[in-house]
Amino acid sequence: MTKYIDEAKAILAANDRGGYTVPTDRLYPFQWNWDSAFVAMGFAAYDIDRAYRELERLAEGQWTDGMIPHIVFHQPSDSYFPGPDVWRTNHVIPTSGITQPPVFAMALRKIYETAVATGSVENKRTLTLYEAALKWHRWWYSARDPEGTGLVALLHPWESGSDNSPAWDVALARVATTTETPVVRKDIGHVNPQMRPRDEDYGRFIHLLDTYAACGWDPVEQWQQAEFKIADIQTSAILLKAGEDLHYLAAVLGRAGEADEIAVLNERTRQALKAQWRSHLSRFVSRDLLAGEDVVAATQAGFIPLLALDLDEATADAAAAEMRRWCKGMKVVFPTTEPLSASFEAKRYWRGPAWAIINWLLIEGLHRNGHAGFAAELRQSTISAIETEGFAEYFDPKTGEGCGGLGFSWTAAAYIALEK
Ligand code: 2M8
Repeated sequence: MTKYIDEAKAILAANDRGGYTVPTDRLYPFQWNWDSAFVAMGFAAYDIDRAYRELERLAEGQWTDGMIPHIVFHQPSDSYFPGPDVWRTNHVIPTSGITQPPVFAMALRKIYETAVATGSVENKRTLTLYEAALKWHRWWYSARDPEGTGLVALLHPWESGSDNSPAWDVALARVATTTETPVVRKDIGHVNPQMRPRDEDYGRFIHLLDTYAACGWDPVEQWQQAEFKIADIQTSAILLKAGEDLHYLAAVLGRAGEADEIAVLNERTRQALKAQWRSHLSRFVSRDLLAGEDVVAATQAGFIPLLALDLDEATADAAAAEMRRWCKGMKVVFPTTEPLSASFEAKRYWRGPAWAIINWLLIEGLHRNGHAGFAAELRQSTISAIETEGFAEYFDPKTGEGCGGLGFSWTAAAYIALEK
């Protein structure tokens, strides 16, 4: 069924820069956090050693406080903005100063279980990576949920991975577009500017970066100075799913005390996530902590909690029905913005296009919540889109056209993983 597995593996090989995988050549010439976690799950299907290695190289960038940054700049490159000189983080291995969705422990469990099944488990490597993941989860809870609400907050849209999502429009409108650092975009020299965030988005992204650099990247200081603070359901759901996987690993690795600690954190997030369900919208909503308001923009994030929650049947059915409504008339699903909403843009990055890795998370969420048939349709749509258009960064849901960067690592990893 999946005809292009060798091509997918060839893309991961071509994007290898020495034990870590760049998302794609030139456009993204460094190691990105959640990209690498998805890629590691792709590698787990056929090369356990390389899968471990991907996470190990990412963990090289971990800060002493536990944060795993969103970019690790292992080698210099002048084809991306903002580079290490803009981030000014003074980490031994240059890194960015913000983080990204914590898929890491999900990948580690996948690697571990596959390795056990094939007799290739490496206990020391597993344990070291488990400890890195635990440290990172603790960081999320202390740095990004200091009040213990159960939901973790993002201080920068780049931390969401869904950079220019309509979900951030209201909150970002309060952030100035002026910057101390000159904005010298490189992305629009690589791909069509109409597929990318707008200049005013970049102004705000860099304005926030400058603010946090001025805090010396101290999490407490940043929390106080933040002009963007969203308790995000997509990130919190991924943290909970990864937390479940971390709990599993703690148990199999004989870390009973840590397993108890993780279980408590997970339960708090589980309850908090459940409370973000809005029945009149048939989806979950994030919370703008500075405005004290729900984030009501209709984006894919509203359904990501299915990944980590066991919903009652009525709620799961309502969410699935709403998802189906968004899919009507689409050539490729799942659109990352509700297609009838004013903010939907079929080709502009996180404002509408379908992304293989988001589908991957939604497929797991639908399976978990009793909608295996719909999950199979979503899987088929993802595979067909890739087989028709290639391993594009993402897809125009209306036409199916492959957009953004090509030869994209996480699209290749998703293709490999969805074969299973
Ligand atoms: C995109 O984000 C980067 C910033 O992190 C960018 O546009 O420069 C997003 O799609 C993000 O989710 C992804 O991890 C990254 C690399 O693929 O690109």
